[in-house]
Amino acid sequence: MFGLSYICVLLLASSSLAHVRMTAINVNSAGWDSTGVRLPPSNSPVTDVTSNDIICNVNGATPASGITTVPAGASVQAQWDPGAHPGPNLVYMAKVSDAKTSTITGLGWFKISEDGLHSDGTWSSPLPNGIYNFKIPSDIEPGNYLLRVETIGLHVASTYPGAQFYIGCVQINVTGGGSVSPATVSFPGAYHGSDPGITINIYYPVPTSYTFPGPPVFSG
Ligand SMILES: *[C@@H]1O[C@H](CO)[C@@H](O)[C@H](O)[C@H]1NC(C)=O
Ligand SMILES: [Cu+2]
Repeated sequence: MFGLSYICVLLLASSSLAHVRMTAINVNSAGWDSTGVRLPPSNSPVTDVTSNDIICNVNGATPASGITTVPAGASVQAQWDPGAHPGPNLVYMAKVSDAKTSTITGLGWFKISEDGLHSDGTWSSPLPNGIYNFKIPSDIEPGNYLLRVETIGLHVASTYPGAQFYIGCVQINVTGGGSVSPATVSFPGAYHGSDPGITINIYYPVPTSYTFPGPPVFSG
């Protein structure tokens, strides 16, 4: 009995350590900016893909004070708390008229980046230093967007609900760019509990490939 409860305590401790929030972005290495991040009240995961919390996390409709200027084509880093659970990283954008006041429901989202299972069997998360690197498409329309940065913890995902969705949304203003409006999906709606990338046992049998949830990446 002692041994079993000791293991449970260790498991609980390690899973609470590995809850994460996305706290800042760094655009073209100009420096870390957290002013546009709609920071959730805690690092707890979202587990219900049909909830509005899947859009921009808990309190995602509450605006942040700032807006980050992001040139189309920019290289962006997103800073997560270190030590996330194993799983993929994904990034989406949605065009909005005013990112500093925008609601989160009813938006059209397109995916701009994803990284999952690597050929050596490791997952994209946990990330080196908690930093995820991606690019903004170079040909999208200029203007305000919400940027939706996500990592999915798959350590307890063999049944649904189980997968842990960590999401950070950032208010951005894209400058330059072109005139392309990518095809979009809705949140909630784009993810289903039965998606093979959401209900998945990553320990047995150990997967050799990973099917990302959501639409294909808009290549730009
Ligand atoms: C977005 O950038 C454009 C081009 O620089 C600028 O005219 C506009 O005022 C900016 N909008 C916001 C909300 O920062
Ligand atoms: Cu966790």
